[in-house]
This record gives sequence, structure tokens and C-alpha cells, in this order.
Amino acid sequence: MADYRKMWEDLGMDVDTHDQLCEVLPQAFGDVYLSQENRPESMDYYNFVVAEIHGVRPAELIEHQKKGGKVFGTFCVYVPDEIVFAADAIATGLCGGSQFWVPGGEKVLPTNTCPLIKASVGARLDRTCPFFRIADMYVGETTCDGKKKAWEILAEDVPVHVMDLPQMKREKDVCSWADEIRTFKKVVEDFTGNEITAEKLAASIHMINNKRKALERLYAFRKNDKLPISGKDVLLISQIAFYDDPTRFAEMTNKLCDELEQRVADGISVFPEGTKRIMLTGTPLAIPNWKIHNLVETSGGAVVCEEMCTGTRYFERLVDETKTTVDEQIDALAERYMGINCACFTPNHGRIDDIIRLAKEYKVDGVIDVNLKFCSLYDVEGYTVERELQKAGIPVLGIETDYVDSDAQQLRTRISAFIEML
Ligand code: BJ8
Repeated sequence: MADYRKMWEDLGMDVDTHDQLCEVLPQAFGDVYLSQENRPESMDYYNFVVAEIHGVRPAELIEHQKKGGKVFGTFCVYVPDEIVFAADAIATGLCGGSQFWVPGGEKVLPTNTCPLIKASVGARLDRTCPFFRIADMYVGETTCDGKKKAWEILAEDVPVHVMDLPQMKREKDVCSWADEIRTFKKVVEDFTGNEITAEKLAASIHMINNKRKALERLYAFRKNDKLPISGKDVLLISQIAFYDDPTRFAEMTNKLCDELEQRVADGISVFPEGTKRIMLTGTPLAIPNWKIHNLVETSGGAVVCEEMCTGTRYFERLVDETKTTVDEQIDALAERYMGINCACFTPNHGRIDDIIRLAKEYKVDGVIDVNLKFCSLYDVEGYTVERELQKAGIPVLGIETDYVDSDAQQLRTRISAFIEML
């Protein structure tokens, strides 16, 4: 990595502790990613983004701030980035996916809190992630109990705006989410000093839709019998989508898709014929959480789809671009975002329908229901997910894990046995 020490110091980071993370990440990335054979050449871009993960993009965000722009940090796929970008601000995902940050979170949170929350709080309070330092305002939501309480702790250290997400999908709930988006628009306008006009909102809706289209195009290659790209690589791209510049990301992902088109025409597959096709469903896999993909793809399987927030929930369905007033555009945003099926909703039949539909579209041999430890929402819903998959005749394996590596061997045994029986 280039030398960003000065930048990190200026951000008030604990540079010495952060050095430890910088030491382990390249090794982990090398083991999981660079060891793969026959990767598409266009993966170079994403390799570069990860190699410079705490350097290049943070430097761009700081540059934006120097010009008077604001940066908003988000933690959930219900928060509409479109509003942020329409105010000439930048939205960046902040979810922590590494065990490195968990002990910091445990200083203030109960141990039996989900690792995603602990890592996110730890990254902020321990001052060991530039993105968490840079964001001028955090945008939380009322999805799960752990997050709701974590916002209160974070708000003691950084401005936090919390969006009240309804947890049912009646018409009045969609209206109430539209109202929350209107409030958010006002908060963003006041914080940035920039007005969000219909024209600007139309442009940002278009930009984020383009990102979704690029991801949709990428995922479509995974429906092929011959897979021109690994599941691991697609996961990495999905994770990068949360913090890269949206326009550049769409451009680079479309470039990769052009290469994949050629690979399909040439009959190239990165897996041997007969490799079992696995879909993952469950809690999100924030960067650098590559554990399950790596286990599946080194145990005779290929991950062909993720019904996750780092997956289909992030890009499926576009925001209607035909609306011309801010009010109508916000209704269209609410409509699109309320179509996401997170386990925090009740009832949540939509997610079960999605899982069965995706299992068919991606021709999967089996589904692994992955649950982050202490996430009771997805854990409880796992009962229904697994029962309905069995009813549909789709083999399913439920696993619970967190960010530590100590259960990797045990998981490998279970995953290998599952793949073998498919
Ligand atoms: S839309 S999945 S990003 S809330 S933090 S719920 S794992 S206990 S992340 Fe999420 Fe939005 Fe839903 Fe997606 Fe469980 Fe952990 Fe809570 Fe979590």
C-alpha cells in the first residue's frame, strides 16, 4: 500500500493499532483471492481497490470534504443513497466485517451482540478505520435492537441521524417510509447547505440505478452452466459497491461484464464441470468477511448467488425514473426500498419467495442459510426459510458463525459433507 500514514494521523486515527490490520489484510486477501486460478483480468481493478482500501477512496473523500462536500456513512440497504448524492454529498457504507474491530465494540456492547454491530462500533471508538473517521454524519435505522441501541452510543461521538424504518409492509408503512425519506432529505439539505432539486434527484436516481444494472448484469453470468467468474470474486465486487464511487464502479463492473461475455463465448469456466451450485442466504457479509465463500469454493462448491444485502437485496428492482417532482421521486424511492425483504419485517413472505425464485433462476443444487451469531432476526426466520426450502425440494444447510477463524475447520467439515450429498 502507498504511504497514507500522514493522512491517517490527520484523521486522528490510532495509527499504530491500525498498522496491525494493514499487516494481516494483504495476507488474508492473498490466501483467499490471489490463489484463485484463471481469474478475469478485469478483477485487477477490484484487487487494487482492496489493496488500497484504507488509502485511495478515503483520500478521495477527504478531497471532496476539502472542497466543502460532506460524507454520510450508512449501515443498511434501506437508506437511500440517492438523497445523499443529490445534495452533492457522498454516501459510503460503514459496516465492519473484521474480527479486528470486535474487541473494541465489546468494550461498550454486550458480548452477545452480533459481530457486525460490534465491529462497526469498535471501528469508530478505537479510531482504526479511516472511513469511520471521515464520515461527517452517520445514518442509522431502526432495523434490529442491537443497531438501535448502538446508534445511541455512536451519537455520543459523531452526529447520527436515525431513520425510523417501519417493520410491516402495509400501504401506510410505505407512506411512512416516504415521510422518513422526506425528513432525511431535509436533514441532508441542512447539513450540506445544498438544496435537493428534482433535477438533482433525477440524476442521482439514474446514477444509482446504473450501478444496480451493472450488478444485475454481473449476476446474470452466474446463471450460466459454465461460470466465467467465481462466487468469491462477485462477493468482493458486491462489497466494494458499498463504498466505491458509484459511476466509476458501474463503469468498471460493465467493463468486467464485457470480458465475461467473451469468456462465455469462449466456453471458459473457472470451475470444473459438475461443481455443485450453492446459494447463500441470510445476514450480510461486510468486507473483509470472505469466510463462507472461501470454504464453499475450496470444498467442491461454487457460490452462484447471495440472497443477502451484500447480494441481490442490494441491486434488484430499479427506482422508477419517470417521476418529475421531488415528492413523486421520493414516493418512487420508498416504493423501491420497501421492496427489500429484510428479516426485521413481519410477516416476511417476500424473502421466502425471493429465495425460492433465486434458487430456480440460478439453478442451485443447495442453499446455505448463513446466520451471524446473535442475530436473532435471521436466526428465528431460519426456521421458516429451511422448512420452505425443504418443501420446495431444495436441500438446505443452516449455519451460524461470526468473524473468528476458530470455527473454520468445523464449518468446512459440515459444508463439505453437505456438498457431497448434493
Ligand atoms: S436490510 S440485513 S443491512 S438490517 S446488524 S440485522 S446481522 S443483528 S445487518 Fe441488515 Fe439492513 Fe436488514 Fe440488510 Fe442481524 Fe446484526 Fe442486526 Fe444485521
